[in-house]
Amino acid sequence: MSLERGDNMDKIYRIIDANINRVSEGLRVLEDLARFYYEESLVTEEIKKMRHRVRKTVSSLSSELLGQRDAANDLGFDISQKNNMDNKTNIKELIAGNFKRVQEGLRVIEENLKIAGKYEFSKVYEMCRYDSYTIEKMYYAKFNTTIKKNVLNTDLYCLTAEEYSGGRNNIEVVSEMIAAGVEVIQYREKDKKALYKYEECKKIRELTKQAGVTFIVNDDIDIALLVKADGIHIGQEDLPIEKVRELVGEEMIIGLSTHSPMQAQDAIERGADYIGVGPIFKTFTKKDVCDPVGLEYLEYAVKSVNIPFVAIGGIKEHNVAEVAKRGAKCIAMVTEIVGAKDIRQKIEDVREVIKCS
Ligand code: 3NM
Repeated sequence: MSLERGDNMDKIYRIIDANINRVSEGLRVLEDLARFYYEESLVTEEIKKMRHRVRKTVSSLSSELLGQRDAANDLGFDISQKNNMDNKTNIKELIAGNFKRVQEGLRVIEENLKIAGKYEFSKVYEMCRYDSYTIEKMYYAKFNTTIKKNVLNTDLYCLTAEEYSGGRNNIEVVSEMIAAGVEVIQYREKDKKALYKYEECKKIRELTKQAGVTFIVNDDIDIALLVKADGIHIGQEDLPIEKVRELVGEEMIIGLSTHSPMQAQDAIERGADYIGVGPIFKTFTKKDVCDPVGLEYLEYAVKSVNIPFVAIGGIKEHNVAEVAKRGAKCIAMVTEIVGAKDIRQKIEDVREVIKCS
């Protein structure tokens, strides 16, 4: 034991006890998310093991620890009740907050056990802390896969095209899309200079972030990275997917336009997170695109493409039912939406047709 004069062992035990509870509770939150939300057995198992280790390691000290528990007089309770610093608005924040709680708590236990002369125990908590970093990585990998798997779990995917927007700018158009409840928006501007595209994307990132809308940037990997977009969308003649992945990392969604079953399979093998399937009908919006591939390629995609895909090209309110009836779950439209007099109304009408198809 290495107490100096004035050190108060009871208070050290009180800190250890409080932090064992803090860590165990944080681990329980993470364990239940892994178990019931992600249904991920390996991560659940690892967290459970750690939770038991956190309690068991100091079981021989249980009377000292319990003896010092005094939750009713804990200053922290009052402080926490009076502020909302611990508020979380989404699962990602919940996960990050609880890993922080666990890691900080483990550090506190580790340091205080040294003061209490329990060096061996302290090393166990140090190991737990390092293990928690590894588990956190596993957790985020799982989290990303889930986000990506669900990226197109929505009926309508909207893209910008200022030249067809009836005099409105992209920010106005995107604001209307968001107000109408669109969940995926792609910024697509072929002819603007980088500076203007960057400025617009920065603004759109703010708007989409506030609204929880997925934001994808077309072509410009640098802009997507700079504004922290959720995804990048590329075409067949852009950089190879593997190289794009090297640049953007694992977290960013990569979408690729495809126009045939062969391109679809190639995109899947090379790691696309979703593909565009089109053009379904004749379109004048994309200048260099091939002739329509019709509904045949869509039917192939419905049967054989095992990653998310979005039908695109020449789709309008009057023909969207055909596309939806063939099994497309997510449908992209450019001019039909941005060119509409009343964008919100158009979105509502199109969605109604999709829903009833
Ligand atoms: N990609 P509209 S077709 C951006 O087939 C784009 O990959 C396509 O515009 C593809 O809805 C297209 O106005 C343009 O026809 C779609």
